[in-house]
Amino acid sequence: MTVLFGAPLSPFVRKVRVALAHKNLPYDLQPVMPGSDDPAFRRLSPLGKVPAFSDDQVGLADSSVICAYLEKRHPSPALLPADPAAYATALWLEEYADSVLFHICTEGVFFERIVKPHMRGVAPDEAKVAAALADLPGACDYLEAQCAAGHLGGDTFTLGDIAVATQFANLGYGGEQVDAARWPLLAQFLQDTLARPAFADCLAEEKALMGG
Ligand SMILES: N[C@@H](CCC(=O)N[C@@H](CS)C(=O)NCC(=O)O)C(=O)O
Repeated sequence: MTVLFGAPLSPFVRKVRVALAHKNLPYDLQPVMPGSDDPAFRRLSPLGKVPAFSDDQVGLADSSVICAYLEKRHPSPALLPADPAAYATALWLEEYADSVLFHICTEGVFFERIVKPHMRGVAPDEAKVAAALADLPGACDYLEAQCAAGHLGGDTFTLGDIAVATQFANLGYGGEQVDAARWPLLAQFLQDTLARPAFADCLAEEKALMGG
């Protein structure tokens, strides 16, 4: 049985869920909060980070590693292009999203405005939010230039698209949106990508968790 451990609101857990759905792979979502000391989870994720994953062959942590494994074991439908340049571009966009966009959208905005007040009973630090948001226009300029034929960095849906869109979903939970007048291609990309069934199903579930 395939099991994914993690909290649905984590952008990294969502990234793997969307990859699994895109590949039509069934799985059980085992709800686990980041840092949980659940022994089955910690055996897979020694750092306590979500997501973690196991199937009949392997136990893994880290969304990028899990997605790389899924792509190798279940190559079709593909999430990484065969062409070497397009393949590397998709991996670069994934890395950019997991580092730069995570820092802005999730650590800087979602964590301060949602996790701290609603899950930890702590006031948000709006100075940290403002510092993160100061980096958002540069990131949007960069991503606007990567938009091509409805996708990022190329003309097919890739893991790079998933990794970028999942971070912007958390930015939205934190009450911030991409300005469609200034970054029209990026705004359209996000609207279309987050409306894909693989994303929309996750987001509908998350909305229910957040009280509608
Ligand atoms: N590189 C990891 C990052 C995972 C990550 O940072 N997850 C966060 C939740 S969004 C977490 O578990 N944080 C807990 C911690 O850092 O202790 C991945 O891609 O899975």
